[in-house]
Amino acid sequence: MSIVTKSIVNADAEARYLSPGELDGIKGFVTSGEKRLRIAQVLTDNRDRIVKQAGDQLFQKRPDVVSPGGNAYGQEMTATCLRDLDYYLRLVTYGVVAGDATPIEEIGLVGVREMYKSLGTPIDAVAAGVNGMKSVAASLLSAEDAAEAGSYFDAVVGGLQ
Ligand SMILES: CCC1=C(C)/C(=C/C2=NC(=C\c3[nH]c(/C=C4\NC(=O)[C@H](C)[C@H]4CC)c(C)c3CCC(=O)O)/C(CCC(=O)O)=C2C)NC1=O
Repeated sequence: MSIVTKSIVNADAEARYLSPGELDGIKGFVTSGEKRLRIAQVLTDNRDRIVKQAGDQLFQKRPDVVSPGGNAYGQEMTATCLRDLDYYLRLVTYGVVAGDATPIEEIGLVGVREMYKSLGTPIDAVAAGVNGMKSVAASLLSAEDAAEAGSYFDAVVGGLQ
């Protein structure tokens, strides 16, 4: 939920006008809007490259996951692994646009540890892959934009730990 929706829901629950603090928060959200949309655009335009480079780096660092017996071994499983990275990149763009990590948590992090455990997927390697996407994304963004985007990648990594 964006801060706009959240503030309105909270204010209306008490049948009151938006407080100065809430209006200030919304102002920050609106002021940063252009920047957040610019970041989301870069991540969206470069999604294939970000996922592929981060995947290549991950498989170099963790050859075990793509070796026989590894969770992402074989063309189909490797593709599923890259698909998961793409899922998380997509969720990061939602967070960036909303200015809020809640969508990432609700769509992609609730119950995820148990899920990967039951699949036998090494969750630390998933986190390493997401961190890799953070680095590739940072190389495509200004330092300021990279810092903003980075907080949403961090939210994913935090939820995977
Ligand atoms: C948008 C929210 C969302 C997420 C996050 C999601 C993840 C997700 N990843 C899955 C599987 C998987 N995920 C991986 C991923 C990996 N294996 C590794 O060793 C690597 C470390 C890693 C890639 C970085 C693999 C290989 C599978 C298939 C495992 C199997 O079928 O045995 C599955 C099981 C069902 C399926 O195969 O599609 C789900 C639900 N699905 C969703 O809807």
